[in-house]
Amino acid sequence: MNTKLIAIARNFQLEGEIKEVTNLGEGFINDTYIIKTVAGRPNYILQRKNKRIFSPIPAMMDNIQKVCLHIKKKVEKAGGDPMREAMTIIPALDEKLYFLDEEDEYWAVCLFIEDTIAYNAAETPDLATAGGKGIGKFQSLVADLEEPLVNILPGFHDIRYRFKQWDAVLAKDPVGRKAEVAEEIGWIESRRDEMLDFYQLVENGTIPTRISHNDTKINNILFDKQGEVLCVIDLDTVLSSTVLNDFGDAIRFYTNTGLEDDLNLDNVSMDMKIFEAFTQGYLEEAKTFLTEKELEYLAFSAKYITYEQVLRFLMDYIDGDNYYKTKSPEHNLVRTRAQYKLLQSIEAQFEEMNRIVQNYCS
Ligand code: GN1
Ligand code: MG
Repeated sequence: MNTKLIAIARNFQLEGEIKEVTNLGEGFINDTYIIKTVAGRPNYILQRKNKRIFSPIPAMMDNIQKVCLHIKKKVEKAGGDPMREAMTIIPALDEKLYFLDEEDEYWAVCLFIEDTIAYNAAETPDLATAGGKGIGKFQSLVADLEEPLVNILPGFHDIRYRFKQWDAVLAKDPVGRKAEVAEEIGWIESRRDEMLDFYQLVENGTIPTRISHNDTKINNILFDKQGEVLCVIDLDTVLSSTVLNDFGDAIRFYTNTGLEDDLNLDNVSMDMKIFEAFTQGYLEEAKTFLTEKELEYLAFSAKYITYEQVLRFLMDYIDGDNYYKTKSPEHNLVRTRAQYKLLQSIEAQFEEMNRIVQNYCS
């Protein structure tokens, strides 16, 4: 594999001789590697982009490039370092932003930003506050991006679209798993109306759409050694959506006291201190541009995205595990149950969450 990866890496405009290409991270969708080069030369991130999910990949890479160049311009204006505070896409030898190999797989490369830390969990409230600021700042940096982005993920955080997929998968029950998850299906159905009522506000424009990141896990942020956010990465999902999706997804990930796929449900709950810390950081940056309606539904967005994640994991389980990478046949079901436990914890603390949001709004 390594020789093959090195051969693929050679198709990009890299500085310096390649020493090795090794695995990096555990994304559920793409395959990610680090390209190490000789001393004194930059290292790079190499990714095989998942064309089953992001389509078409060339349009996605154009989106990412637009966002990166826009952020770089602003960072430069503000006297920052555009090579560290924004991602840098490295083109292929033919200047395209991707390389298509002979198996019809798409690859892309970006610069590896040295001396940064990526966390897998919000270990302290301070880290959560920094993460919140980072996401708020990212949203404000891309707020005036004029060029339209191609919607390469139609319906991504659109619950009406998700219900269409859900109904179709349930009707088909392709691998005969539906009967064994009747209870879990009930978790989804009992909240269907609540979620659609909210989504109507997006559809009728009461809640605005803006350019958002749409995948705000903590490991999609690079921190500097002082604990401040340097750069938001993994821009595959940057789309016109609601900023609530970014807040909600971050809360789903940052505040979980357990793992996304924790087998021990006792580990899983929403940590209110982390919620408060993230909200404080986020609103410090975002309260100037959020509308009253967005603020009103900020806490709800954590319910919405966590619910959507329960639905997506369960739907993939019933569908025979076609979307997410899984480590065992039960993996998507384990994820479903762990995310549902988190959803229940969010629901139980919802009033307090709203109070906290109001507190940091004023
Ligand atoms: C996927 O692969 P990763 O970690 O970037 C998914 C997110 C989910 C997440 C679950 C394009 O993200 O939407 O929330 O897994 N990305 C896509 O952890 O579906
Ligand atoms: Mg991602």
